[in-house]
Amino acid sequence: MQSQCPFCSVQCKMEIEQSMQPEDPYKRPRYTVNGLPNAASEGRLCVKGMHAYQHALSSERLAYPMARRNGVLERISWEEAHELITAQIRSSQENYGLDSVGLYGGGSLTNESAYLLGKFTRVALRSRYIDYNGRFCMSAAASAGNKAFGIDRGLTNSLADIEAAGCIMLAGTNIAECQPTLMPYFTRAKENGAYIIAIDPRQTGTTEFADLHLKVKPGMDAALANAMLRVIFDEGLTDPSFIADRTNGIEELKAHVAAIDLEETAELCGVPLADIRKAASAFGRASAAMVFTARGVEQQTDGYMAVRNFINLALVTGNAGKPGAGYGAVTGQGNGQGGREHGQKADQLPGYRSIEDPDHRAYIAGIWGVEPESLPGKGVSAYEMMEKVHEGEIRTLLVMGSNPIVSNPNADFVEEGLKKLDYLVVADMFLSETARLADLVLPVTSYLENEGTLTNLEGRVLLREASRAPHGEARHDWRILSDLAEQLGSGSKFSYASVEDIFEELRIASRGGVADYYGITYERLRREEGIYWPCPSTDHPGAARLFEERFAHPDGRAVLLPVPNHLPPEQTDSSYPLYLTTGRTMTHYLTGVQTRRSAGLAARDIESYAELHPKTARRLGLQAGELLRLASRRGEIVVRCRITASIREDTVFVPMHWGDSQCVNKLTNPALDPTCRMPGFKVCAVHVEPLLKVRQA
Ligand SMILES: Nc1nc2c(c(=O)[nH]1)N[C@H]1C(S)=C(S)[C@@H](COP(=O)(O)OP(=O)(O)OC[C@H]3O[C@@H](n4cnc5c(=O)[nH]c(N)nc54)[C@H](O)[C@@H]3O)O[C@H]1N2
Ligand SMILES: Nc1nc2c(c(=O)[nH]1)N[C@H]1C(S)=C(S)[C@@H](COP(=O)(O)OP(=O)(O)OC[C@H]3O[C@@H](n4cnc5c(=O)[nH]c(N)nc54)[C@H](O)[C@@H]3O)O[C@H]1N2
Ligand code: SF4
Ligand SMILES: [Mo]
Repeated sequence: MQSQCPFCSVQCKMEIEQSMQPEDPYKRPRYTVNGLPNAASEGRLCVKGMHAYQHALSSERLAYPMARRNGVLERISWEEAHELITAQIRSSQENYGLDSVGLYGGGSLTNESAYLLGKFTRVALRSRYIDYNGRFCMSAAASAGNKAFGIDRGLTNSLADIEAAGCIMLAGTNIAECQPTLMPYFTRAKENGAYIIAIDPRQTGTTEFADLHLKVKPGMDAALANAMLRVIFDEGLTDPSFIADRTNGIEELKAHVAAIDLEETAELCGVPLADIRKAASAFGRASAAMVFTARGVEQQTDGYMAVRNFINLALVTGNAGKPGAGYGAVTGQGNGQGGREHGQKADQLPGYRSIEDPDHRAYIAGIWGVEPESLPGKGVSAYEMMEKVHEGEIRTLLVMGSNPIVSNPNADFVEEGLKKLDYLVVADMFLSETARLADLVLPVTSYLENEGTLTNLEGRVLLREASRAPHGEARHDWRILSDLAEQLGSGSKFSYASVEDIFEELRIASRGGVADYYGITYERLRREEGIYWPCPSTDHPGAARLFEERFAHPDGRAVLLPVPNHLPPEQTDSSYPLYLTTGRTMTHYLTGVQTRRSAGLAARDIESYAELHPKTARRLGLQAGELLRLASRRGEIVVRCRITASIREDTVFVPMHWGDSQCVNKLTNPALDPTCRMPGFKVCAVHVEPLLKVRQA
């Protein structure tokens, strides 16, 4: 069977072959997985993609709906599930108002399901409260792209452009472990002579590949970019005609950069000034250069501003709209791009329209067949929804495609809130940590079973066909939403015979919007493999490289913005003397619900760990392999100690893929970026000690 990987934003295509082994006494089928030719992955697969079938075929898959009775989840029928959910929604809304019911979505959902989630909340529930896990993923880069360029498409160039770059800056992105099948694009660039700069507090597969590694102090990227801007201006490496013709705001930026003290800033970000000069000079002198940011820069309380400063670097050097020149936010989830375009976000309507714009509301209301006034206003961001849950303002919550008690910052608080809900419904493939708390659990189909479109990190829309019948009684997310809408009395607005019907409506709803999918059809996707948005008509080829002539703001210009140096809100002190940063390992995906159920992946990394510098470990009396206790002002966890000179002495790293007592988000700080509401997942202050303080001699 042919499919497309359910994990990251590259969306590699694959062929899964099943064979029976006659000599096998248990007659268990064997599977072979091979990459299929595809424009982004070029036929490659990483270790996660190769093992993904294991979770999809796992015996732990949820096979039927379950409701909690006397404290235990018991099997029920779909009819009973519908009745229970509908009765609960009705009573909640009658007693506490329309907004007492909330929806929490995810970036793994197909475009069709994400679109329907937004429509369901606004039309069937008429609640303002919807947001999704992409808030924790793409929100800083998305707001920065929108404000700087007038459009948020992760990569503003196609992947094929990378090999033409003379210099590439990889800021807070670990492509070697997080999008491994993209590495050959960077290898080819390097073979063509590109100079590669990586910015990360740790040594990773990506920094090892780079020519220069700036081992920045967590949270200090905006300051680092300020220092690089200062060097670029001082050395006359800007592109004055590009700045004059294509940008606004240079005078303010120039004045701001002139006031940057290089020594002081280098000290602040913990990077030698000579290395900053080297990086800025290589970037400024390259005939074409690219900057990529990912969560290292973005998951900060100044994530939006930090990204703006990296965009400033690209713009003042004239690097946009050309082969090998541009900016890219490396999108995370499989449909991290499409999932943020069609209405799962608190303030958004399909096609990247705004729920606050009267014209946008009128257009979408027309397509949905409702009055514009009936559409609710904007809600709040993902973590703020959890605060509303705590406060009792949201009393019934439906979670579809996320595991919030593991992925939200300040996880203990979030778990406490979810336990207070009148009713929690979770639609998942597995009994995730969050599903374990639910009053009602709905089984959903996996990537092998569910058809739909997903938009990869380049903004290329791809069709993933279904290749297997649903597991047990599992249903597609879009069907669950349409059925519930019918039960709630909005059936006529959700009567889709197929997932393609939903896409047909999405095309029209997105028409004329920033993320315009109108020209894309299933028939074209089957024929052409993948199509970039914006694609305004069926004869439009799709836009691979953006900004060749103009940016997407009405005057066609990009916006430069002075970015102040910013210190993370939580600093180290004598009680919490180390910085904690968090992220990923190659073998696991997000909260690990899927990859921990894949034997081939679980065996590679069976438990969580903390990376510490040898000097730090020695000071704390810690040995490699022993259990340690990590505590922050919010909670504590126990993980195993890994000692490596590849990390800064003042920093500890813990991956995010485990829950319960290993859930790193019990420690993280819920302080949010004021613009995009992204939490500062990448820095907080912690205390580390051996779990067993008294050792046997
Ligand atoms: N194997 C694997 N691949 C994945 C995923 C996964 O869970 N596992 N998830 C997918 C998703 S949803 C996403 S969002 C992407 C994430 O992709 P990335 O953003 O590349 O992954 P992270 O490991 O979160 O962070 C990247 C790097 O930032 C560094 N970092 C930490 N703090 C800072 C800082 O203050 N400044 C800088 N400059 N760097 C810092 C970390 O050490 C880490 O190496 O990956 C996608 N691909
Ligand atoms: N400390 C720290 N925390 C982080 C991050 C970090 O770097 N550090 N990164 C953040 C980022 S970038 C992200 S993207 C979030 C991710 O956070 P989550 O959304 O919580 O992560 P997932 O593990 O992908 O959870 C998805 C759940 O949905 C289920 N699922 C998968 N596919 C489908 C589907 O098609 N339909 C339905 N209904 N369910 C499905 C899975 O089984 C799983 O239980 O975590 C964020 N949290
Ligand atoms: S995890 Fe990403 S890189 Fe790996 S196979 Fe899946 S889509 Fe490709
Ligand atoms: Mo993400």
